[in-house]
Amino acid sequence: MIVSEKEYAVECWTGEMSALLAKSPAHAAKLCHEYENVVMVYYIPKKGIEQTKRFKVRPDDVYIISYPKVGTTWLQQIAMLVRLEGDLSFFEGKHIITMVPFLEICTLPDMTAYKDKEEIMSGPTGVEMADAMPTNTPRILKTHVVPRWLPDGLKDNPPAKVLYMARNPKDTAVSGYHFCQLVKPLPTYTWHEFFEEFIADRAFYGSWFEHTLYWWKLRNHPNVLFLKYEDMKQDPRKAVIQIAEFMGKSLPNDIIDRIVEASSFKFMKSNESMNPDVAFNKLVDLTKEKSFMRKGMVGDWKNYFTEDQNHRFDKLYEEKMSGSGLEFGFE
Ligand code: PPS
Repeated sequence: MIVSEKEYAVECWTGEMSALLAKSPAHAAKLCHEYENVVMVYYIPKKGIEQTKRFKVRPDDVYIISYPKVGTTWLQQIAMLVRLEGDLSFFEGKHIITMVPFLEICTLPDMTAYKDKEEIMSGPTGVEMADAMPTNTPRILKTHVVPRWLPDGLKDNPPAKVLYMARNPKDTAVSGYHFCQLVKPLPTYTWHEFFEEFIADRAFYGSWFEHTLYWWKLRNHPNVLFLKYEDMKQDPRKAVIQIAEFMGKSLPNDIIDRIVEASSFKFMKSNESMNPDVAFNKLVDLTKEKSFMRKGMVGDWKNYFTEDQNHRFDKLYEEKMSGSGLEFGFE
C-alpha cells in the first residue's frame, strides 16, 4: 500500500514517550523526542544538543541565535552578505543554509529515508561541520537552542558577537504551524493543536517567552545585537547598517543598497542559493504550492487566531512580558 511520506515517517519512527510528550497529540508525540523537558523534533537529536552545550566558542565567531521561525534565515543572509561586502558571486553553486552551520541539527540529507532512529540520533551534526572549519576563517553560526543549552562559553557574557532575532509570538506561531506542514519529518498539527502546544511550551524548542526574554535581558551587552523582525520589515536599510556596524564593517551606500535588495523576501524566494526549499530538497513537501518562503509579513496571525485564542494568548503575553519593557509590533 502506498502511504504518504508523513505516514511513512510515523510508522518508522517511534519517539520515546515521556510524560511531557504524552500531553501532545499522539500523532505528533510519535515524531518528537523530549530532551530536558523540551519537546524536540527528531532531526535535532540529543547528540547535537549535547555537542552544542560543549561547543568551543572562538572569539571571532558570529552567532545567529533565535527561537525558530522568527526570520533567522533572513538574518543569515544579511550577515553573510555583510561579511562578503555584498559579493553575490560567492553564492554561486552554494546555499545560504549550508554556508552557516546550524549547530544542533543532524545533517543527514534525507531523514525520511532512515528507518532506524539511531541512525539519525548518531548521524553527523552542524557542530561537527563548524568544528571542521579552519581557525583562520571566521565563522557565522546558527543555533535555536534554549538558553540553558547554549555553549558554556556563550552564556551570560558572550565573548563572541551574537545577533539575536526576535519576532512577535503570534506570527512566530503561525509560521511554525506552516513549517510543520511543509517539512516531511515534522508532525502535521492542525492549527488548533499547534496553538495549544505553543502556549503550553510544547512546540519544538519550548517556550518563546523564555528564549526571547533571556536575550532581551542581554540586549545592552556590547557583544549582543537584539533585532526585531517587525523593525527590520519596516526599515530594512536601517537594519542592514546596524548589523554591518555591529559586525565591524563600514560599507559604502551602494553595497548597503545591494545587501538590502539581495536580502529582500522577493529576492531570496526567487534565488536558488537563498530559498531554503532548494537546500531542504527531500525534506520539503513542495506540493500544494507550499514554500519555506511563505508570506514574510507582519500580522498574518489574524488569519489564524480565533477570538478566543487571541484572548487567551493576550492574557498569557501580559503575564509573561509584564515589566520586561519589551514590545512588539503585531500589525
Ligand atoms: S527557521 O526554520 O526557524 O530557521 O525559520 P526562520 O528563517 O527563522 O523563519 C522563517 C520565516 O521568516 C520569513 N522570511 C523572511 N521574511 C522577510 N524577509 C525575508 N527576506 C525573509 N526570509 C524568510 C519566512 O517567510 C518565514 O515566515 P512566514 O511568516 O512563515 O512567511
